[in-house]
Amino acid sequence: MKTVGIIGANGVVGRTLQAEFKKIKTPFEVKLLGRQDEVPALDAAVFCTDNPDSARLYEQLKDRIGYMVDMSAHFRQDPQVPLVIPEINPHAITANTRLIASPNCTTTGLVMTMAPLRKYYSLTEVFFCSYQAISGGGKKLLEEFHTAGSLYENNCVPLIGSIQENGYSSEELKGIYETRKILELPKIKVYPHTVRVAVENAHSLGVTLKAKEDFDLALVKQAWNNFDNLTYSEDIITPKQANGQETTYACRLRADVEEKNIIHYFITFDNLLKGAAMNARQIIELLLEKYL
Ligand code: 2RA
Repeated sequence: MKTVGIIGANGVVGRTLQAEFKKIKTPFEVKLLGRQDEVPALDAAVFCTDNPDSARLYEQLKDRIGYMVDMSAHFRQDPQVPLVIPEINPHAITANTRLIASPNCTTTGLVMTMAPLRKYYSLTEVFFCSYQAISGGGKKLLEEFHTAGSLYENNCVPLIGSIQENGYSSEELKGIYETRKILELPKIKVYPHTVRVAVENAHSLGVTLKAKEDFDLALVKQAWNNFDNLTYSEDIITPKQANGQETTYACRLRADVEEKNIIHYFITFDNLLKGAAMNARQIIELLLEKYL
């Protein structure tokens, strides 16, 4: 039987992944490991770790682990490393792949709604403003949120990650470069703005999307509803409803008041599920079915 490890099994994503692994039908053995533990030889492993730990673990373990799935941002822009959302680009994994990066949670929700439209439209520009849940910041941020006087209490904070030299936050830059890589649209213009809000779990985004062609709203809704793990709702959907759900919800689709080649909509999705652990579970399922 194949053995798959979760390294960083006790973090917020690691714990969610333990529950996700129970949904996998192919039998396999799970090894739960801390980031400092001695790691045995494994057929595959998911690194639920941050950038420095992921870089270190890869160097230490690359000869002992068959396939590695990394949840951090460290390898996402490496041209040799596929950045994979199984509904969108499973083809990026080949027989020679050893290391697979799982994307940023906010980018994941965004591209889940853009990917089904590529078949019908040449997408040229996307603007988004995120409303990101506290759980995206991990255990520490959740603890801080529940401490009296927290900056995040009853508030929204327009900074996620760290401010870079060009004034963007690291989270915003992920939104630009990961969108381009996953969708294989290297020239698409992405205008990101990321904000942390006082919501415990489930990220949301307000999105404006532009194409070369005029949009047909009925076709957009149909394309979304035909895509795996994506649901368009005529009702208002909020993070409270997305919390604990596997599907990414889109709602409030409308045409721009002046330009027919621009649409506006709202997305909400569970950042710990599709934005992290569910995506990792789907990658492991794909590896178990095709490569392991
Ligand atoms: C956040 N996107 O929400 C990040 C999680 N990696 O902070």
